[in-house]
Amino acid sequence: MLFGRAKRNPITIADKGVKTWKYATCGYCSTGCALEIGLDAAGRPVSTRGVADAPVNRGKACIKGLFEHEVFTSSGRGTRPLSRASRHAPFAPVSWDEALDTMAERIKAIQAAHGRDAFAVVSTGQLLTEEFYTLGKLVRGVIGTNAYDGNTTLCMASAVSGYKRSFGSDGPPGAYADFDHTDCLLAFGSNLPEQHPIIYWRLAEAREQRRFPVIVVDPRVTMFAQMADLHLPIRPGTDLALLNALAHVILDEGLEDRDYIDAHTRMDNDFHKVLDEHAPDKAARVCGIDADTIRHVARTYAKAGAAMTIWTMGINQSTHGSDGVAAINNLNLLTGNVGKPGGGPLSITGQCNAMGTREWSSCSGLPGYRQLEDAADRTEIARFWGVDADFFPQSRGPTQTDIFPAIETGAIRGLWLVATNPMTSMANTERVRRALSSLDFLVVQDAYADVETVDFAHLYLPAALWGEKTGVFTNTERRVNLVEKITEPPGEARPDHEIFSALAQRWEQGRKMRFPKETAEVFDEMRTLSRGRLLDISGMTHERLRAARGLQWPCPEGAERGAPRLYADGHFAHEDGKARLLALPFDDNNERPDADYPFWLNSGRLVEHFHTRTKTGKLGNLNKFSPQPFMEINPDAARALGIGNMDYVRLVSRRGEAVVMAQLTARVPQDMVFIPFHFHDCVNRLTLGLLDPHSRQPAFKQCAVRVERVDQAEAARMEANARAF
Ligand SMILES: Nc1nc2c(c(=O)[nH]1)N[C@H]1C(S)=C(S)[C@@H](COP(=O)(O)OP(=O)(O)OC[C@H]3O[C@@H](n4cnc5c(=O)[nH]c(N)nc54)[C@H](O)[C@@H]3O)O[C@H]1N2
Ligand SMILES: Nc1nc2c(c(=O)[nH]1)N[C@H]1C(S)=C(S)[C@@H](COP(=O)(O)OP(=O)(O)OC[C@H]3O[C@@H](n4cnc5c(=O)[nH]c(N)nc54)[C@H](O)[C@@H]3O)O[C@H]1N2
Ligand code: SF4
Ligand SMILES: [Mo]
Repeated sequence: MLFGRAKRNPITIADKGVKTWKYATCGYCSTGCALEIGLDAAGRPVSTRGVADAPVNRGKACIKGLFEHEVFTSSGRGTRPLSRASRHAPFAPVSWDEALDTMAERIKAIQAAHGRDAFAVVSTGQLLTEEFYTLGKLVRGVIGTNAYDGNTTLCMASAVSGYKRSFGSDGPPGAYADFDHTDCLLAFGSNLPEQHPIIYWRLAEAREQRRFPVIVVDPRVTMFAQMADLHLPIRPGTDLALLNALAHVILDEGLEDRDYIDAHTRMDNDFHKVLDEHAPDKAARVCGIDADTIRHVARTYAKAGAAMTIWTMGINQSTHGSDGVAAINNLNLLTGNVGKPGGGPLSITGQCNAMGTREWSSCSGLPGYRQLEDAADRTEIARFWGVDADFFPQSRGPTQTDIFPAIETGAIRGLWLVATNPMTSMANTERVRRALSSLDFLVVQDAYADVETVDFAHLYLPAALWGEKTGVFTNTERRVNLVEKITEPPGEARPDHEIFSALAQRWEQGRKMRFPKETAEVFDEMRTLSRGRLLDISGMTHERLRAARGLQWPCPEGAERGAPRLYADGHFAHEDGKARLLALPFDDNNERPDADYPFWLNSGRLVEHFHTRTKTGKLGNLNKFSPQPFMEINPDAARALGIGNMDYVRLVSRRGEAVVMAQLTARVPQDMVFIPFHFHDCVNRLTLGLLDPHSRQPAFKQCAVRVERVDQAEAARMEANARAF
């Protein structure tokens, strides 16, 4: 029997006239898909495809990856350096030499008048690793400011901090291949099918081969929750209470792996005492998951042959993000699920090269997971770079979330933003606006000239984008992979590493040091510095990476391939080789809904957009799916307020207001609204962003708002003006 049309038209794929294919790891999320960009006879990028024999994606790509070739012709790119004396004057184009001379002069003047740390640098997770390393060399070795951080503080800081506290070092221990071996997967605050579609596809493939339970913990009924065997709609910000309760059940019922615990861990003295406060009945009242379900999940997890946990921003972006990560690690340690096939705590990272910045940017220390606090590390890097070791600070400086308040107090007078857009991505936009407006000198180095932050800049430096330069990224599973130059940058835009090297020449110290021209030479320096360390990449070269379609670290010289997992021998990076079972008391300290602000405000992402839309907002094939801001609101809650589907509404928090369109959906509970954070002047006007005490990461996902009705015609007019892109 024929279903549908009697005569089917054959599917035809348009001939794009591709003459050559170039290799590049995708520039959006941290999955690390290997892509090929097709160039036509005139050398124009016209098509993208997944690389069939790539270990990560096996020929697949998601919607963002599939349109990577369109990014090269997107509007708004910067083509010339722009300068102005005050942020109210019009910009004038200047030469690169003028721009960099001005920049060096202004930095030196600020440092001379107010101290070295009065000039701050905030970078990103989206440069090539070689560029991160070069920026670190410039900032730590030449400019010498300790006010240096990356936007990874908004993203990965809690994972880094949790790994360091539990295991003694950063570094996600697992691999995607673990899906093929696991008997239970527990996911916290991650919407994998939308945010890491190809990691999700790997998971789905594994489940087709072998059934194993997938349990998703998320206050929303996300796409991932809809695909799960069990969904736990947790009360926002209370994962730590749930995690402690799971550990409580495991120990209470004797489900732990005693041999593993004895051999490989050291337990905090009050570990049991804290867990005693989290018996399932008590924890249920905090986290909103009933005691029987908690017991069921703990048993399922602990009795599985191999069990793994993954998590993303639902854990990291929380006032107890670092503790949440450590509690996830506790669960894995108690059950002996670290470094074994199918078992391990795998933090799903965010930006394409969030890992590269963690490893090599020197933001939180020195390159290759070295620490400023360690005299031997300081001496080693000082010798290698040709710097006086005393030039380095002896401890890490302020994070991004502490740099901005320091601008408000006047302690920091100048700022250099590299590939990050805090006017849209930081909490409490009004505060960010005030801080940026008060700077004596702001440099924005971005691929696009039309990002919101440029409005506040004195100097704009046009940078080459992904695919306009060659170097490496590291993905979620520690796989280093190559991005090749596909096309020339527009106009006078230059690769970030060239900008860093050229700026370094403006200091006597910089002229004495080595700033290689080619990123392959920079990669060689990193290889040398990695030898014998946890993140050993000495066995990698750009050529080997291309041939293997990416290699995981550690990959020492002579190794056939990289190691799929860390800590397989149960030896951890703490000095005594043991992992820590940490006592983690739960303190419910969020701004919570009340009579005036009765809704939780949750925020996150959509599959078709990336971050502040500087790229995806310009690409019709992506932007058309979500061209304007909206919020998810439960139909019952909307009815009670007299709000219809697609009505404009005003959201009000203690920080500010935003007008968005309402989408009525049971995806969110009655006391919550959810807004994708991609849109400018939207959710972050409302957010509070309380900080995690260990990682300084903001709790983007928890604060309180009220919803008000607005005049529909007026709101539609405002919306049309705001989005006239
Ligand atoms: N399409 C797309 N993909 C991306 C990105 C993008 O912008 N667009 N960005 C990349 C980056 S940088 C990152 S960091 C990742 C982020 O990837 P994810 O973290 O998966 O994405 P989010 O939507 O920010 O948040 C995930 C979920 O956390 C839930 N959540 C909120 N509060 C809580 C809580 O208290 N507990 C729990 N358990 N869950 C909670 C939210 O409801 C949401 O569904 O995505 C990466 N991939
Ligand atoms: N409310 C709320 N806020 C959030 C989040 C949330 O879930 N909710 N998530 C947070 C997270 S996890 C993250 S990672 C941040 C992301 O926040 P941002 O980093 O501020 O967001 P992006 O839009 O990715 O900004 C990157 C900028 O770099 C530019 N760029 C891209 N490639 C290059 C390059 O090669 N060189 C240069 N020089 N520029 C380049 C882009 O044009 C863009 O302007 O947002 C955070 N903010
Ligand atoms: S899953 Fe991530 S890395 Fe893969 S194609 Fe999509 S955006 Fe790119
Ligand atoms: Mo992120």
